[in-house]
Amino acid sequence: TKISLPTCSPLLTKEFIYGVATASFQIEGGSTHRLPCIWDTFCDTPGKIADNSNGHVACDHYNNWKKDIDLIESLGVDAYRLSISWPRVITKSGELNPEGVKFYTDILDELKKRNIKAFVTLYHWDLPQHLEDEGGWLNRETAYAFAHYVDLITFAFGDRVHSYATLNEPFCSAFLGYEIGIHAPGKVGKQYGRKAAHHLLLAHGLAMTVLKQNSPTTLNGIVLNFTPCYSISEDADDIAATAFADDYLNQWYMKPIMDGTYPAIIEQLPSTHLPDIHDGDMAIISQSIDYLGINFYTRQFYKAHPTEIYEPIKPTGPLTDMGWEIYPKSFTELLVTLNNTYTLPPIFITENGAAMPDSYNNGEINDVDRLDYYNSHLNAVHNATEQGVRIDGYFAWSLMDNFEWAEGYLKRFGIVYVDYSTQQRTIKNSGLAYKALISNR
Ligand code: GBH
Repeated sequence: TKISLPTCSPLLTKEFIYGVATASFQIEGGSTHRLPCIWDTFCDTPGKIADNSNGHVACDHYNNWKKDIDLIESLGVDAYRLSISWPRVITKSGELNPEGVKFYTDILDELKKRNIKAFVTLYHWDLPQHLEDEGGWLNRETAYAFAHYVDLITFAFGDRVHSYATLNEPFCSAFLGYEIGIHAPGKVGKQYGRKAAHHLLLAHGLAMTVLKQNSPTTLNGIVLNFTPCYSISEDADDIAATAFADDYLNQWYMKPIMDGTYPAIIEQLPSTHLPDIHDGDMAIISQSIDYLGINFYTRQFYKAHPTEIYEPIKPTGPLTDMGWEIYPKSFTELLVTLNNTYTLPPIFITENGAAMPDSYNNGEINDVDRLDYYNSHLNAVHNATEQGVRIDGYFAWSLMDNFEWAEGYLKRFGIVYVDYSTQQRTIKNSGLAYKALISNR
């Protein structure tokens, strides 16, 4: 079993960038060396994390980072996507924390030494708790605090970085964190989600201005997640509910950035749910980006509902351990549709992967289902390129098993297995296949 692509594929050229991705809170640990963040607080709230775990140790990447870079190098990848923990590099008074900055500059120097491109995400959900105490993403000031942090950190990193992403998946921060409350900070209410989303998008725009100033030669953009929406039937009601869901969950983040407006469904929302949009905000949000990062995992079916605006339908068919449907065709459809709908910058697939069972056999970790997932989804990316979509790179989520947010350590997305009692890493068969694909280009 291996990953095989058509021989003519642009995914088989040396120019195509292959990488692996992680995020600070999910792998680092080392929590005593930084300020508390909203995920520390969320983990301490009973009933929020499936295994009652937290991020204090995680993969102990804080102490193992050099060995982890050895591992990354051994996979033969061109790039490593990591995120910066805002509460590790900034103090409560808003200055740089030298210990936190050194942690990352050491990593970035080491990556550079080994010719591995650093794709740096500036916010992957670990908001400093003291900012949440002031309202977090419901407070417009948080967007300005973010731009200030970005100003300081990009200056400190200098020329060590290949690409910056302002935010990872603002949908998750706003909707999961402030509307349905299954992610930190766990706020619930339709009056919160759109307000948080607007401040996140503003934070993105303000940070883009800073990046253009401080770091004009890096590729600067944002990472959005998309879960394509499919109607359960041909009934007009179901089709309309599905279109609403797509605008509410996916295009809500994409359209302001590309077109400078929210989807038209904003007119249908009650005034209590609306964001507070100041003059000039939409221009800040919609300034040009050098690339768009796309995270894809699954699709979702919807139908109409008598009182709610839409109803998601529990997936059937082949599922991952997360209960997410495996349907690679929707990945191609998503990329082609986005390309037809918007004037896109180059795309990087910044995350794609699956939580799947791992079976051990004589020291070998045989994760055939994960390997199948990579094979079919890389072919889906290839098919999109055949239809004219420009895609410049692909990152596997994730380098290694890690803290899977509300699922704790129960779900494993790694192409490398982590034994949490010894912190030993073992490359799974999917990782070996990924390595072979990259080296055989
Ligand atoms: C990413 O989020 C994160 O960036 C990453 O940190 C995380 O570890 C990884 O994915 C795996 O979860 O929720 O049933 O409606 C992805 C979040 C996944 C949210 C798919 C929407 C739709 C299926 N998205 N999900 S469901």
